[in-house]
Amino acid sequence: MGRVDRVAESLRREISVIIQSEVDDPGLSGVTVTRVSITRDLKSARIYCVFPEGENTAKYLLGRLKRASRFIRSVLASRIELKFVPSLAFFEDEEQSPCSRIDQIFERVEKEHAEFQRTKMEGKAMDKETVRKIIEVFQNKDDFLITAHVNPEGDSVGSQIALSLMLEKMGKNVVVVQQDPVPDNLRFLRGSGSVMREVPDGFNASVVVMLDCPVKERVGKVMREFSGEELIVNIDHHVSNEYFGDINWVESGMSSAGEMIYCIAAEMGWDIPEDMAEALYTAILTDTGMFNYENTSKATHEAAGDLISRGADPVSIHKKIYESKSPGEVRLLGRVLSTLELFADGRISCISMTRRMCRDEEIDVPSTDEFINFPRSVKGVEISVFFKEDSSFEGRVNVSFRSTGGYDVNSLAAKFGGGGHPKAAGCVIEGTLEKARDLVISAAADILEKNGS
Ligand SMILES: [Mn+2]
Repeated sequence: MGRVDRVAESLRREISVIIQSEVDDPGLSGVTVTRVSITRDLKSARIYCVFPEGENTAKYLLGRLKRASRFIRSVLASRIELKFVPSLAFFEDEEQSPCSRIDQIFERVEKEHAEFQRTKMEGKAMDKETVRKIIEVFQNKDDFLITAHVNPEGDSVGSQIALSLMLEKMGKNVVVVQQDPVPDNLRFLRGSGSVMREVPDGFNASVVVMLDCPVKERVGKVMREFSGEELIVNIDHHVSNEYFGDINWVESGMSSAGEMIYCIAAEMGWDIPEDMAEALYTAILTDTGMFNYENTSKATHEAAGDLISRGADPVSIHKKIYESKSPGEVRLLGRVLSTLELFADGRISCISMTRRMCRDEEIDVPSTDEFINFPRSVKGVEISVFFKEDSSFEGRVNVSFRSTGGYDVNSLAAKFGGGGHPKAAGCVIEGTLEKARDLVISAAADILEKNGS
């Protein structure tokens, strides 16, 4: 594709999204932009559209588009990388007879709808400019250190592996390093064997890619391995992200870091192989609580569907992650669930796990992602909390929060130096489990009280 064609295609995409979701004119929402032709000097563009059948005639809708064109240009100015936004003239696409190329139109409408969904969730379209910058870094640099947050789970492990598989195929030198080991139930992922605990001697990264980390410190000890000279690429979906990188791509409308890596691959037109599809599907599956949490969008399902068509097997992945427990792990779940307590007239629930319980069941690194779903599922509960004595550091308690009502647990976690998402967040508290529980439960009760009942 030449430059003129590329500009035309990106104009077509952006204008579609603007017409469907941003112009304040519901009559225009069924309009599809089929093609754009632009003069060589990029000064003026002809926008061809097809119109929905209905009471409004094409002529009438062309008039509405003309009226909206000033607004559309003003939005384009911030979205496209051109010195001048071309003038826009709208036409009915008469080459598109209703039956010809209909599949193509449907496909586009579908894609644009996915984009629109995301726009709705996030309040803006995906930040494509930053994605393109990241792709340039991937193409132009050679030595990559990929890392993610401590206490790894499906999203951090899956997104790290997927990105490393892609960069390796591009011929890059890649190491994946995280502070803690890969949990047992994720070791089936091809590529998990190459996840390291420290950077190998002699490896000098020119780029550090940090995945799924709202703050830089979330990578833990891996921080010590940075020389300070690297370009830091921050890819994350936590609303609490602190934009600590040299390049920051933060999309709180995305379900997972895995979905973001999927979007990068899609933007590159990368032919996702089976092992990468498996890792990305795992990331999305686990971070959406099996497509149950509110971060699940139509686009999330579409990404998952595409990954299945590329070889990710949903049944076997589910079985490996969620149905490969040892008897000790099931007993551990039982012990933890028996600690269930309710506060604030049943609106707050909590469970607790001690190091002792893990030791008794002979489990070194417990996989506890699902545990919080049980206190969360109690009728009438609006905030649920899971207290875990850290398995590697004595005197440290990991706390997870879930909100099923209208309360923002991201700000609750932030009171204790943590963060996350409005509906799912976490923090770390130094001290005993009892102390952590007292502090957190009274802060949670305060929030319920302040916001009325
Ligand atoms: Mn995540």
